[in-house]
Amino acid sequence: MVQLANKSVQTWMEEMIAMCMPDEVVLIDGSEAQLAALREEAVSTGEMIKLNEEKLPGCYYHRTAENDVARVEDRTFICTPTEEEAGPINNWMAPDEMYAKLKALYNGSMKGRTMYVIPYSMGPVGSPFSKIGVELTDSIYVVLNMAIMTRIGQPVLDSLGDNPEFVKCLHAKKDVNPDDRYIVQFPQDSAIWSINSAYGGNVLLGKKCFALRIASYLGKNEGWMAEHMLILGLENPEGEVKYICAAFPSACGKTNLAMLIPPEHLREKGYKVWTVGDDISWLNIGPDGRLYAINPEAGFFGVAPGTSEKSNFNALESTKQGTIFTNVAINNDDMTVWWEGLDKNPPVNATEWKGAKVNGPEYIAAGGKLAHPNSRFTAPAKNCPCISPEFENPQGVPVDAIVFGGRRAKCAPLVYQSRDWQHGTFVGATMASETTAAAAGAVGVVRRDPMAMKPFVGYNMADYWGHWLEMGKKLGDKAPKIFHVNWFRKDDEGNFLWPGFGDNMRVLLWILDRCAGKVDADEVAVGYVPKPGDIDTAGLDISEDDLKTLLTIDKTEWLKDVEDPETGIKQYFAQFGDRLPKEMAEELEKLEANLKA
Ligand code: OXD
Ligand code: MN
Repeated sequence: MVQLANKSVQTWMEEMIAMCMPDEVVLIDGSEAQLAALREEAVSTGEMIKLNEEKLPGCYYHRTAENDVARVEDRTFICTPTEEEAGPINNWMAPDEMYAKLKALYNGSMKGRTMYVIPYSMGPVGSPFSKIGVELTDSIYVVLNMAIMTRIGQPVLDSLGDNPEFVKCLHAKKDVNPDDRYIVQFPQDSAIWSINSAYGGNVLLGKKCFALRIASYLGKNEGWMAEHMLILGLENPEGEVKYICAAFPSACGKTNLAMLIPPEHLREKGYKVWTVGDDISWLNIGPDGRLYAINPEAGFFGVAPGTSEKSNFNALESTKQGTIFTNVAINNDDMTVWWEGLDKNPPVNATEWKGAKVNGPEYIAAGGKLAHPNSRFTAPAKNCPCISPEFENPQGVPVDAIVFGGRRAKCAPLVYQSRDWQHGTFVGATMASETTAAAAGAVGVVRRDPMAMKPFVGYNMADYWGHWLEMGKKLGDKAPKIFHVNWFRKDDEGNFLWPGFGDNMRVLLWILDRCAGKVDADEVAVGYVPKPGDIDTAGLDISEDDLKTLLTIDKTEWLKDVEDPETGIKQYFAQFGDRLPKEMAEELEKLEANLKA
């Protein structure tokens, strides 16, 4: 039996052991020797496949069950004591009822298996903003992914000491039965129970379940924020670095923006981008009254398809060692990996993501996909060539701008600035985006995704907006400025109007110039847009007309976005009833009046 100095962890662990009945219990101490032995064991059982040691040192391959390839939002629950606390857009069940249901499923679920006990820290060990969790799991794949995505092992237990406050995370792979799959958060208990899945977002419990759902709840009670935001530092030729946090829904380019390489003429002038995080920000008010961001994670769980030397050189470099690939394709000639969008040479001797040996080019020509659209790499952040020198800074980095964005073919302009924090909160609250493969369900459907937190908020979304407004009051004139971007605007023929990727830097520079009061803007119905000529287009092949379209507000489209009886903002807000902060209703009225003026 594992004996831990922390009595609270020990008591809880023993309770979970009695329920799951594993044959063996192993404490993960974080040592390289222990992780190496687990890798070897996973290879021997076929749970992982070793990749080419010369070309991809320390890299492994894993394939999930075909029915288990994405987050399952319809199986994800927020079990607060009352339904109102979870709010209308979360699935809810009374905690007692859910515990009873789940206990029956977990009962004896680890018989014949080993339970691994993973102490982990979200955030640098010992940072005043970090939080500790312990995940119990019967999956070596989970242990090895957690070892990349978080800080694990003995130093974490030492840092916890005898503190009873930790997040209790239980994962059992069971038989991956989708009908009995549950991803459940109990915010009041700081507990997460996940069963019948082995897909990252459902089982690496430090990520979405803790660092967003539980943490957003903790943040509300403790006066900080947990957000679905990347963090990047933009260095100017004078060597000054300003930090931006940006919230985009899953698979909308956070990893690409966080690691972007500036266009050549800006690089030559000395501009650089530093990555602090690509998915999650924890935001606290620092001693100087400004907002500071830490990245609670230690790795990147990135979407592989579309990642190439051209689209995201730094992400690709990050995957060259110590990385776990999930559901991509294998090139059997040299045991390397491939996915759609990596290059134009799909392997002839390929194994597609479901495990069939195929001729890659022929398979693709027949309409097949070699990699699953939500296939992933789990890569250590320290591999990233542009990882920020501040990555481990326990105090975090000061944030100048917050950027919201989504995938919108119409409506949202390339960039606009909100009038103030309250209006910025409204801009975030009314975000919408076309759905992607990161979650199970239809792809390409417009849905409201406030602050990109729809699947991740651990309590009533209306109260979460209230918390944003409270934070704004505390920050006062030190609050970051809030913007909205849309890289995905299309013309009437369906072509993207903006080149995106590294050229998004041009928009970031306008954003930082606005923060520094260095550039004017045009006030329009939805906020401030750049004046023609203020977005640097040097070397870009973009017509004046297209740029104009990118920056104009189509009032008819916007009014539709407000009033549409199914997807409109009014309809969306109505479901929150009296809990909707009055400030949000005020902003909606203002927007409508501006659009009708
Ligand atoms: C992710 C997601 O994996 O948002 O980051 O789905
Ligand atoms: Mn994400």
